[in-house]
Amino acid sequence: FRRLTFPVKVGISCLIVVFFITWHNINIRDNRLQQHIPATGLVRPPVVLLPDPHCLPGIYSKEELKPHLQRPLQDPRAPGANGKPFVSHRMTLKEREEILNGFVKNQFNQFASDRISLHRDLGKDTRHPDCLEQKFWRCPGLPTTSVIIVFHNEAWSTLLRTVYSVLHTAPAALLTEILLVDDASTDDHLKARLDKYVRQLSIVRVLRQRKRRGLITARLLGAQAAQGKVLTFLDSHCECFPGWLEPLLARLVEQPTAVVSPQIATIGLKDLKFNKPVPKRKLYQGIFKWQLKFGWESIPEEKKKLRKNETYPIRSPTFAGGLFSVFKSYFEHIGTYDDQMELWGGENLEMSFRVWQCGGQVEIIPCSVVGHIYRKSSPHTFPNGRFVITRNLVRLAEVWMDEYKRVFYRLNKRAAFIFKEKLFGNVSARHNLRERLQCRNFSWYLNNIYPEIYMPDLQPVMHGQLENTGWMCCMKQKGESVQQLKCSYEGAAQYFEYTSQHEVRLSPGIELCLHATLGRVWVSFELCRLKGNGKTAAPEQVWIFTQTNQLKNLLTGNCLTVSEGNVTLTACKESPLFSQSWVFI
Ligand code: LR7
Ligand code: MN
Repeated sequence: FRRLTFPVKVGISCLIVVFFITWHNINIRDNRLQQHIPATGLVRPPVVLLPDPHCLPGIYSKEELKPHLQRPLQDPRAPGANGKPFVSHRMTLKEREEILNGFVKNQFNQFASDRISLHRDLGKDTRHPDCLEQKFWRCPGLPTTSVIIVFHNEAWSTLLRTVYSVLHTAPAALLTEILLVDDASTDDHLKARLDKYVRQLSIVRVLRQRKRRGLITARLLGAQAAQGKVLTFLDSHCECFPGWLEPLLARLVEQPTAVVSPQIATIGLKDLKFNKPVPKRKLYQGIFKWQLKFGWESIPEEKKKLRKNETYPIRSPTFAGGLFSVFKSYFEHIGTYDDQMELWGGENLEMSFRVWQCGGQVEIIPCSVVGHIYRKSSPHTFPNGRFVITRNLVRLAEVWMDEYKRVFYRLNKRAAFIFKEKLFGNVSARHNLRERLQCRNFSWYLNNIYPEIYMPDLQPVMHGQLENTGWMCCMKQKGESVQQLKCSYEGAAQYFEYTSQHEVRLSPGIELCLHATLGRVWVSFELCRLKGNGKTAAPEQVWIFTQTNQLKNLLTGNCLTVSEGNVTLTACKESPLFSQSWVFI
């Protein structure tokens, strides 16, 4: 080496340096790509990320992910400390009254909330070890986010605990701002007092929707004003668990067309206990029922197997809709929300169907945990009763569900009415969006994204109330017992479908079928044996509708009979008798 001329020496040295740098980078890229193998091993090709030339290699240090505000030290005996339940001491009459008023006002225990620190610490990070070990790469780095919280007459303590929990957990470098969007609240504490209070929290701003139009347009207002690359929505009564934000943002970097939700932990509505994650917990996916109700269902086994570890996302047919992150640019590309939906409800299913059908993905990221106070009923006033909510559902059915919208209309008389009378407004802009994005149809969504759903007949053989022509009655469950079915003269509205598989189903979505048992006279409603896209129903649930209007069970060979007001199974009579004669009306 000594004998070589100077320029050659420099050249060789440079080559060596370049080689080492490249090797180092390749190593990092490889690691990263390994960490980011297509998360579910399905349809999606791996996304190759080009590192930003300006960012440093390696992973973020703890220092770099420091939150905006340090949490004040917590007295472990303080009410609700470490996420523990609020325990009430002996109460005075006045305190009892306060509790009651709090419940009436908010549908949760405001009294307890008001006594728990706005800064309460949730204690030890109890997430799965895979989550604790998850690394976040500086290249290409995590995007910034605006957190948008819409509220309508939210209690002071729950609203501000939500705000503080973000300030205490979200890395300051990633948190552009918190936007509180007021949906025309009438409570005094949410007016000037709130404006004044948030002035001390430099990155928090209050936006106002002057007229109450609901959470959908309020969120749109927030989204428009947001400066961060990612929009993160939260309800106004949440608490973020440590480390909740990074996994959401990391997944978006890996899959920019994803809409990602955290795992939602419950905060008890009575005691505000934060149900902390436990490593071995059951995982759920968001689903929908044909009544267009959102629900949870445990993940099918095959899907579980595709996740290599806990940091992998769960592909979810639908999402709850309140807590999620999405790139602002993608939110806009995919058509934000239907801004003609009002007040509350339906926007989550609309967005779920739309995102899946138009090429994105809806996912739950189990390493991200956010608590939410679930309530049994809504504390809000709904000026037009249930009309507005149903109208939202009709709008989404009209745009995204193709011929399957009929299934929904069969189950919801109000929706059918709104459809028939064209009271759902104009949906042409949404149809245009679907056209422009060349979205897939609903049948594709059902077959590929939610194959576990029960596929009802698009046109059932018969449907309506099941009545016995002799007795003028329909079926009604007697009390708690599932065994004994009664006839009722009041005409309790129970909706049945007589399916192409010869089942007598209570509304699809409830998944209960008329069921016979060998050697027993009583019939019952039991979970339908035919699930998903199964082929044939079980004989105990197969009923042949004869020419003489009898319902003959395949297993027992007996006929559905009314005797003394009870619905039973007896030997089929030759001549059509009233007691065995049925009709769907
Ligand atoms: O008219 C209203 N205006 C509002 O600003 C009614 C409500 N709101 C606000 C309200 O203050 C709250 O922050 O909107 C948010 C949601 O309303 P909630 O908390 O009264 O109802 P919810 O928790 O049942 O809301 C769920 O369903 C809604 C349907 O439109 C939205 O999708 C919510 O985001 C959703 N919440 C969640 O997904 C949180 C997880 C719960 C579950 C499942
Ligand atoms: Mn809520």
